[in-house]
Amino acid sequence: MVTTGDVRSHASKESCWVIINGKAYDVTDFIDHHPGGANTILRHAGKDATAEYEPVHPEGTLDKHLPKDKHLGPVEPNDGGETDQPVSTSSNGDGKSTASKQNPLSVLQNLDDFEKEAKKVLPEKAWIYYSSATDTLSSHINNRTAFSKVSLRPRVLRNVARVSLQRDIMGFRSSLPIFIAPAALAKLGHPDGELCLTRAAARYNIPHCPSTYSSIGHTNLAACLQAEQKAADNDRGSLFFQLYAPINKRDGALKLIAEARRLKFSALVVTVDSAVIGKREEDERYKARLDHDSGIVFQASSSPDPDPNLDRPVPRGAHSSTLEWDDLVWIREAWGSGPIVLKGIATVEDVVEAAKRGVNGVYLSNHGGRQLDYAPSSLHTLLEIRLFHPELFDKIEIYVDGGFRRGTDVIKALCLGAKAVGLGRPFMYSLTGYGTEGVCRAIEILSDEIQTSMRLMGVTDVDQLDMSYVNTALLELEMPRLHNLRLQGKL
Ligand code: PPY
Repeated sequence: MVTTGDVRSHASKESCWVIINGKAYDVTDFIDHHPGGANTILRHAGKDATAEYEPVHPEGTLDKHLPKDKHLGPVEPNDGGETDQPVSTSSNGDGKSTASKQNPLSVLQNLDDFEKEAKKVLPEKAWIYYSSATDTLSSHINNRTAFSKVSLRPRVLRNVARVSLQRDIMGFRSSLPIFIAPAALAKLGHPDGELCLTRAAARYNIPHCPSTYSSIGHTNLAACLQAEQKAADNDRGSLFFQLYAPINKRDGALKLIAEARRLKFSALVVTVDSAVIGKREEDERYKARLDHDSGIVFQASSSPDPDPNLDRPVPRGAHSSTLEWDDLVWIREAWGSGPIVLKGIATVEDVVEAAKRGVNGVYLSNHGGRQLDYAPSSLHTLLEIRLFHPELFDKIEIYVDGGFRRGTDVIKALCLGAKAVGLGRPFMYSLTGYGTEGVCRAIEILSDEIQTSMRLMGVTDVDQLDMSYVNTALLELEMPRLHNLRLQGKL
């Protein structure tokens, strides 16, 4: 039996033990491979890390990633020394302790309201992780301002009593032209985490694409979808698999793809904009403050020693930085014939390339403004395609995300040629405190806004939405350099 005193005496980078849920673990060899960064572990060296660990890791993570001989067994609590009591992780999310601070769901009128409610109750770390964006926030802000540069051109005197919002999304017949976009660590907002998203997706018959970093394991999400379908005696809802190529690119990705196939996820969404993690300064400032407070000495660049079996580590290198177009060959082979969509495309040139490479779709995104600063909004990229290679809309499916909050935002993207729209943050905010019911209410609000605006535009089916319903003149003012590229034969 290990004692808390034993654990406390292993509190350095050279020998680092932690306690999680009453058991001790030797994580020394794992420190430099932790996707969340070495210091996140070092802050808890020799201590109880349960409160930090629980909301961000799926069940079974330690069994999966830490060799058995590093599992040191149960910890004897009372060796006379001081113990670090795990803090309850549910105080922010069980809907009870926070209910008094949050407005009832019926009062909420739009998706921005969910953000305000979430901010009231999320722990600081969680709020910063959900809301942060890269560098100057230009990409993040750009996502929202792009919508104000497109106005609508409604038609009148048409019978709009019945409207259809159905769309095929990556091979799935969805009831709405929207899907739940990848966003990690939902347990920071509610103890049921991503389960809330999968349940709501099933109830409203839309797809849910959990992150590689889902805080609920993919196995449990697949089981949750099955259970929802069984209980309702239908086959509503669908799960897509978002894939990050990990730092040991091929081996790691193949394992994840095999898991996605085993669990019968219906589409593979390969994220291609994250060779390194963006410089999210609010996150980094917060972590640096914690490091400082726990006495961790600041190091400007903390690249681990190169391991010849891994991609050469680069700063902010949680993922493979060697992923390239040719890798799509073995990714396709491993995945089989199901849909593959590349997430994080930002230019018309890369859509042209993707169309040549045999993927089914591209997913225009600047990662919620969290990766490259000064990246285009997906509306900008849609317009690029529309202006310079409109034939691509018939060759490859085009999905988008980034800053969508209103039914009219969704309609604008559909008019420009998007097949469907993903939303990430709004659903994380809607599950915060409210759980599954919050996500359901958010979907209902968005669905109502889309239907209402369609009726006011004289449109009865999302398939009727086209360029004749939008005025993009203001957005087009931001495209002139591309004309030069075209004149030079580069486009
Ligand atoms: C994001 O936060 O934007 C992600 O895509 C997930 C993530 C989580 C932790 C490290 C890197 C990326």
